[in-house]
Amino acid sequence: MQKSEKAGLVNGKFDAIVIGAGSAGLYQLHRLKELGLNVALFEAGTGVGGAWYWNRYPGARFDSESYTYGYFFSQDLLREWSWSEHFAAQPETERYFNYVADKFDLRGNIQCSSRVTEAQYRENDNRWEIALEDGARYEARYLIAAVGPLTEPTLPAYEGVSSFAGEAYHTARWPKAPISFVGKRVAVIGTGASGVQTIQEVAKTASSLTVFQRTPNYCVPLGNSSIDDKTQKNIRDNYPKIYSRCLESAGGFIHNVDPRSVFELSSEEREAHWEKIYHEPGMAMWLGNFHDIFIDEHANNLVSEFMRKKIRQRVKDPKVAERLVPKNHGFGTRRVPLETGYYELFNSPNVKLVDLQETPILRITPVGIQTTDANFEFDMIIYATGFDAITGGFDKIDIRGIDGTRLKEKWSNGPITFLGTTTAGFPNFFMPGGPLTWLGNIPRGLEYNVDFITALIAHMLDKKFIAIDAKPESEAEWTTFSTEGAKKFLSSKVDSWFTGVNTNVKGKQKRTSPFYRGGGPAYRVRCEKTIRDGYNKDFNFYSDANEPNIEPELKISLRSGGDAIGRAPQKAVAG
Ligand code: NA7
Repeated sequence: MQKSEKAGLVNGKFDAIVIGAGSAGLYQLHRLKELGLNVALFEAGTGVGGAWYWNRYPGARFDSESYTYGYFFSQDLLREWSWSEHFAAQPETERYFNYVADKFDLRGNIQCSSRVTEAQYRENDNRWEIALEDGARYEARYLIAAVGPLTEPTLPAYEGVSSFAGEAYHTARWPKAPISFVGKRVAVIGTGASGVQTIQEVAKTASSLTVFQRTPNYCVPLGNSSIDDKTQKNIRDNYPKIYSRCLESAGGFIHNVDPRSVFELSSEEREAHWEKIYHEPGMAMWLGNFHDIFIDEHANNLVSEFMRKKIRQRVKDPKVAERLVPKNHGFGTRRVPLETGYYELFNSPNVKLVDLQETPILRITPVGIQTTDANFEFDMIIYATGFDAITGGFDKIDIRGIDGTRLKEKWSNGPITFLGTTTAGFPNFFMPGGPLTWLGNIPRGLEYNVDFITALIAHMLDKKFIAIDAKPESEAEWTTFSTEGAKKFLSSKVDSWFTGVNTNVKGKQKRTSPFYRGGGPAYRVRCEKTIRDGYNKDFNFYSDANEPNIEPELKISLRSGGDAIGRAPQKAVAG
């Protein structure tokens, strides 16, 4: 049992309740404690880490450079923590979040094994009341749902899923006890980022591995390596620069989109450039590519052909290679999985590929998987079938705002939020990483969201407001702006979690625009405008029940990364 399993939060009344002990939740707890608030954090798992607690499947690791993924808010933390690899594996990341929980003395406010099932806004006293799965109830002025964008795993809706008699696991609910593949006949369903990572590990020891692929993705070499002492020092010395690069890039990574057009280069120059960045570590090939591959079909066709050629070069059997080559979408329009020897695995005799477009799965049987073509027998089935992304973590909780309106109903045709962090009719309810926020290198966005929310709460405290609610016209404007803006990207015409499509979840077959696509810098400009305007253009404030629109006077700034980049940290309190 982790030290934080039961913090004994016996007092049911708090200033703030945070849901989730992942990257956003831990930092939010820290910031609210700094404001002097009495805060409780409820976490469903038995430990901290969020996505990096749950996704402990074999091969789980960062696809972003480790040193761009951690927190930037604390100079001490940057100085003390050393990542061992350029793309760290899950156990190390879980250790990092535990280190953070200890370093900032967060454990006493965290209660693990506590799944929040309901949250109701009480209009009579402007407070939130929540219920846990075990029936315990707690209340607070502010409720922060740091539930994460990739939280709710989904199983395929095949007949017989529960009838399988062997071992069965979802990548995002992987057990803590070691799982052996030695001598086992293993099936993996799903070839997204998680499936590709899992497949590479399982193939090492399983007696046979059968990969069930519905849609092939374009996978790119990760280029991982360990970090030696000299590189470590270099990273530490360069944190201010690394942070600035993440701030400046659209995706929050050290890779930024190449402002040139594909067509500015001759075909030989283009090939040479792509050959070079294909072998660079991380997301260089995807997020460091020419800007027009994301918006222009002709430009995208060229890079997609380059990627298809790469797959064909790496897979010996041309029939298998053709199955692995994506044909219904262009490169970079879905999340690009990163890999180390993934395609070569299909050259080995113990790895078989089943193309579900040719031979769909009919059902899961007690002994394995039945397709239209064959009855397969397995000892283990691994579901790498993804998540009810972005809204799934919210939908799982019965969240009710003013007049008992259910958040899930409000969002039934796609999410509606103001900047992804608030939604009208749900006062004092905040969502770091909520729908329609900017999503890139996820922790970079979350850290900024938490700072924004903290500044808003600090402002309320300073002005003695008891409630705040996003204005419907502001959220309508943001939702339309965000949704319309996404349309220019080719990815908006493709099914994936980027467009809110999940064939396994009822009502999520229609494409939506679940997060802001305009990049981190533009997102922050809009957030900072609302602050500069004194918040009151976009929010209603209440100083007492039913007394709206007290004009705030305000001077607040965000501080994310302030101390990390050598500026004096700015306290997020109203001036
Ligand atoms: P993804 O990227 O959503 O991938 C899920 C995979 O599972 C994908 O290949 C799906 O095929 C496949 N899938 C889902 N449902 C089925 C059914 N019913 N039958 C067969 N195959 C199915 O999830 P990941 O966990 O890999 O990654 C999510 C994010 O987490 C990732 O982008 C990183 O940011 C971290 P499909 O493509 O839908 O045809």
